[in-house]
Amino acid sequence: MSALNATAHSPTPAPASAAALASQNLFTALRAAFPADLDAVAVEATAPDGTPLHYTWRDLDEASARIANLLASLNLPDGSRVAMQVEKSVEAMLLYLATLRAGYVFLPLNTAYQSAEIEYFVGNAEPAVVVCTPGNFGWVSKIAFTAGTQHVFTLGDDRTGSLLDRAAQHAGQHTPVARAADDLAAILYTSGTTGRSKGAMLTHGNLLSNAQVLKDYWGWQATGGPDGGGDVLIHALPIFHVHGLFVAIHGALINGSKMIWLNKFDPKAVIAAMPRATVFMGVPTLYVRLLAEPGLSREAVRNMRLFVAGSAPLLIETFKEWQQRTGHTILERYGMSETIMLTSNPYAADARHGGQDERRGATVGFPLPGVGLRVVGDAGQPMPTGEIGNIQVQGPNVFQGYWRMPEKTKEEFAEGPDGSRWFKTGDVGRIDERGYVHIVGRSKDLIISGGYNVYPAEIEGYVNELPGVAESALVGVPHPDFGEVGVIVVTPRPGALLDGDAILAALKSQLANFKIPKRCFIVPELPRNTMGKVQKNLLRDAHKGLFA
Ligand code: MLC
Ligand code: AMP
Repeated sequence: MSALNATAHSPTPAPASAAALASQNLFTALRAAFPADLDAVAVEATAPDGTPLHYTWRDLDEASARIANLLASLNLPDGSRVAMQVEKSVEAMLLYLATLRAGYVFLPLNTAYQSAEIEYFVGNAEPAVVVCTPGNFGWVSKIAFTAGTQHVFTLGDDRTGSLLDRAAQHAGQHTPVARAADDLAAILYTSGTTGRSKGAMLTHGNLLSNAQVLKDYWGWQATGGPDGGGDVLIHALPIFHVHGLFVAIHGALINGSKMIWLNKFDPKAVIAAMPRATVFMGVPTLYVRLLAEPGLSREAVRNMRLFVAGSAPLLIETFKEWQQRTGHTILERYGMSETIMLTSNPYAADARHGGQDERRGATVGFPLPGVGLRVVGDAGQPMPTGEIGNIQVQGPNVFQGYWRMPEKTKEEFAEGPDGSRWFKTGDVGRIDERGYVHIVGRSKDLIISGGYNVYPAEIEGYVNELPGVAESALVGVPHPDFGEVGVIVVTPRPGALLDGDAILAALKSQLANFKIPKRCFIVPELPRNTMGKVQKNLLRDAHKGLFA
C-alpha cells in the first residue's frame, strides 16, 4: 500500500465462485448447499414452553416452499415487499427464505418498534404483505390496511397464526423464481440523521457475494464438527438486522451447517450449547454478558472454533479478558446495513498479508476480498497512511441506494477521480502501516447501544414536541453493558416545570425501548459555541462517568 494514500483495496478479488453465484436467486444458492442427507438435523430450537424442536433440511425446504407457494398464490406485483414484525422463531427465518424463493423483497422490522414507527415504515415501503404477531394484529393491520397493504398474516413464536395455517394448504415443492444479481432481495431501514429512516436496498447479488466471501474468509468447515458433521453455529441474535439475518443465517446455510437456534439471547443457554457447537457471533454486549457468567470456561468452549464480534466497537478489555478466560481470540469485523460486511480480521495468518497477520483487538482487520476501502479528508482528498479521515467503500456488497430517496442516495456517494463511486460510510477511521483498518469514531451523529443504532435527531424531535420543552440534546456516554447509552439533556420553556422521569415515560409510549435514554437531565440552557451550535462534546464530558 502506498505510504501516501490510505486506500486499502483488498489484495485479493472476490473469488470467481462468488461472481458466478451472484447472478442467481440467493435462495437457489443456499438450497444448493444443503447436505445430501436431507433428513439430517438443520436447526435445533426450543419452543417457548421449553419443548425441544428439531428441523431437518427437508423441513426447511418444504416449509419454505409452502410459504413461497402461498405468496405466489396472492398474485403480487413483481418487486412486492413482504414486511415482517414478529418475535424471533425458526418460522420467521422460513418466511425470509420463502420471500427470497418467491422472488419478493423482504422487509424485516424490529419487534420493539411502536405504532408511530411502524406507521412510518409501512407508509414508506408500501408492502403488499405484512406479517405480525397474533397479539399485534389489531393495531398493525389497521396501519397496514390504511397504507394500502392487501394481506396481513399473523405468526406467533409458538408456530401459531394465519401464515402457517394458510401455508399448510400449499404444496411442499416450489421452484425458486429466477432473479438477477441486481434484483432487490431485501430492504433494511436504518435511522436517518434528519430523523427520517432510510430503506437500504440490498440485491440478491449483494447478499450472495458477501455470503460466499465470508464462507471462504472465515474458513467455514464441512467436516470435523462435534457431531461428525461440519461447523455448528449458535444463533442468538435478532433476525431483523444484518448481523443475525444475513451474516449468521447465510453463513450457516451456505455451508450446509447446523444451527443451534435461541429465540432470545440467554448467556447460560449459549454456554450450555457450546460443547455441541463451533461458531458463535455476537455484538459486544453479548460477549460482556457471557464473561459475567462463571460457567464460561476453557472446558465449555473446548469444541468452539470461531468467535465473531461486530456491529459496535469491541472494547480491548473485553477482547483481552475473552482471550484469558477461553484461550480464544475474538475475530472482530465491521459492516453496516448498506454494505453487509466490509472488513474482517484474518481467520488465520496467510500469505495475502505477508503471512504474519493475526487477529488483533481494537481493529476491524482488512477489507474483505472484492471490497475497496479508502480514507479521505473532508474535501475528499486521500489521507496518508495512519491518518484519520472518513471511510468510503465500494464493492459487489454495496447496496443499490435508499428506497425512493434518489437525492439522499446521491449525497451518500462520492465520485472517485476515475469516475468510480464510493459509498460514504459515516465512520471515521485510519489504515495503519500493516493495512489494518481502525474505526475511531463517526461523522454521523449516531449512538450504538448494545448493537442497536439510535439517531439523536429522532429522539430530540420527539422530546422537543413534549409540552413545556424548549429544546433537547441526546448524547452517548460509556456504559459497561451496552457499550454506549443515550442521555438526554432538556431545557424548559420559560415558566415551565419539567420532570425528567415524566419525559422518559412519555417517550416509552412512542418509541422502541432501546431508543429510550437511560437518564434525563433538566438544565436552564444547553452549552453553545460562538456559532450557536450545541456543544455535545461538553455534555458528553459532563456525563461520561454516569455509569462507570
Ligand atoms: C434492550 N434495552 C436496551 C437495549 N436492549 N437499551 C439500550 N440498548 C439496547 N441494545 C432496554 C430494554 O428495553 C430494557 O429497558 C433495558 O434496556 C434492559 O434490557 P435487557 O433485558 O437487559 O435487554 P435484553 O432484552 O437482554 O436485550 C439486550 C440485547 C439486545 C443486547 C440482547 O439489545 C440485542 O439483541 N442486541 C443485538 C442487536 C443487534 O443484533 N445488532 C446488529 C445490528 S447489524 P426497560 O426500560 O424495559 O427495563 C449492524 C451491522 C453490523 O449493526 O456490522 O453487524
Ligand atoms: P447499522 O446501520 O445498524 O448497520 O450499523 C452500522 C454501523 O455500526 C457502522 O457504520 C459502524 O458505525 C458500526 N459498526 C459495525 N461494526 C463495527 C465494529 N466492529 N466496530 C465499530 N463500529 C462498528
